[in-house]
Amino acid sequence: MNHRNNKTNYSIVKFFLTGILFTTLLPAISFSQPKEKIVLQHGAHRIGKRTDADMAKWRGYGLGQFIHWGTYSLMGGAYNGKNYSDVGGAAEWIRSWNEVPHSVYDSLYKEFNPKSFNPKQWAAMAKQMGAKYLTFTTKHHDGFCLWPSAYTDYDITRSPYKKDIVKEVVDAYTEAGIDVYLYFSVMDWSHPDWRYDLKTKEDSIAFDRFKLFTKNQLTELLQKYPSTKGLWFDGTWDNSWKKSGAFSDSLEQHLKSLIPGLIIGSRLRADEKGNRHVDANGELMGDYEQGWERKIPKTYADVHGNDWDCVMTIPQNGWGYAKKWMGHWKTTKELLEMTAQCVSLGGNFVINFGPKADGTFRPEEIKNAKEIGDWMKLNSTAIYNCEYAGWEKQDWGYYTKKKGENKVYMIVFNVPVSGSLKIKPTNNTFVDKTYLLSSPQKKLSLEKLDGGASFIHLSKAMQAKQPFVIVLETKEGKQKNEEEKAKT
Ligand code: JFZ
Repeated sequence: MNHRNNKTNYSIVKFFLTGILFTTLLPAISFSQPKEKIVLQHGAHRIGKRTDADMAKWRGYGLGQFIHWGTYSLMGGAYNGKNYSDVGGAAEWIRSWNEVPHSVYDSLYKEFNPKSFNPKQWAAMAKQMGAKYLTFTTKHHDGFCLWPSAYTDYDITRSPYKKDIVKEVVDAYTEAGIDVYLYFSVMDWSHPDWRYDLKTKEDSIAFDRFKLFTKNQLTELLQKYPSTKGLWFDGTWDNSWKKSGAFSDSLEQHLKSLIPGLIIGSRLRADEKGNRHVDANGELMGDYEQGWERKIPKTYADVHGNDWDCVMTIPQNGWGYAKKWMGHWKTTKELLEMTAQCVSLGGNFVINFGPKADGTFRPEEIKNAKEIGDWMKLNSTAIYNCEYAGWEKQDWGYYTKKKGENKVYMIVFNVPVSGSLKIKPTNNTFVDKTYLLSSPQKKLSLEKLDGGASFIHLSKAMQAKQPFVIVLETKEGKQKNEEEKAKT
């Protein structure tokens, strides 16, 4: 009897235990275990940032210039008195506007003859602005090549200009000490073998030819311009390319074998499951994140420990020259603030220019470039080779820091009506000295607050019209007023 009872009790216990196991313990165990890695042949080949000198240089650029130039520049985003920007269209995409017959667009190259193109002047303007690197459109989606290509007739040699524009740009910028990156659109509207998707056997056969064409053109570019520091890929979002992960992987490795240290962003490859930028395991494919286009991360957590750059248009959108710029035009101060914000979050900021077909820039762009350069001349110490400082963001602006320096830079954009800027160093760091970057002999008054925070009180005269930089020299340890408190 007792025995039977015991047995019954035992099975009840077992029943409950099993119940508990399945409802609570098992899910808890499986959740606490790291998700199993998906085995990928064509996923990320490196976890975390590159650690070599070429990438360190890239990381230190801070500010770059993007240039979109091609036969679309001749139309300037307008056709038959209508502006593509009025319907939200980007000028370099005008061929895809149903107002424009393809026959008209595809004959534009016959008029491409930039009489006032002066590559040395372009490079001088970029240098004065403070740009450390250039990304230049060698071929945009329309397929027109600004270099003489052995693999298509649709190139600069058939224009009245004839000369190799890519070479002229690469040489002038390289001579000015600005690193050159080549923009290349994989999507090519001019090529008969380009496909948006691979639905039939014929599509795949055609696209195989297209892949070889792409590889040939890129090889040609790197062989012609061996000083190229990297490639900026675009037009890689279609299914045809997403289904070509193995190819884009081998292509990347091939290109890197041609120029050691070559830098390629995350917009080239897809993994074998069709994921772009990050693979099925959430790891970045490429040397830096290329997804920050016309947007800037809010916090350091948003960049997931990756290198990144943000490319930005001065008008609301549109990269090629547009007679009528779209929406809001960013002011110099906005562009400087974006530069500071990007650098403070460990990224680079790249400002786009869309020269006219004659080779000259819009007056607005010239003015922006000049004003940015004037500011950079005084303050670039807080931009070049600077990174995330790790301090809690405050409303007045952005912190930046150089690796290995006991200094934090405050790039101040918004002075509060109180005139007092709050700072809060990270644990075990305190501010020893504060002064203006522009006049180091002039010390600023620092009032120490509780919890390691401080106020910097600005005089009326300092509540400036231009963003300015304050240097904080830091030391390790606790802020003094705190030590005193600890003793009492
Ligand atoms: C692409 C191009 O289509 C455009 O003409 C320009 O060259 C720009 C730099 O790149 O446009 C994109 C590409 C990707 C995104 C947005 C616009 N994106 O990922 O958000």
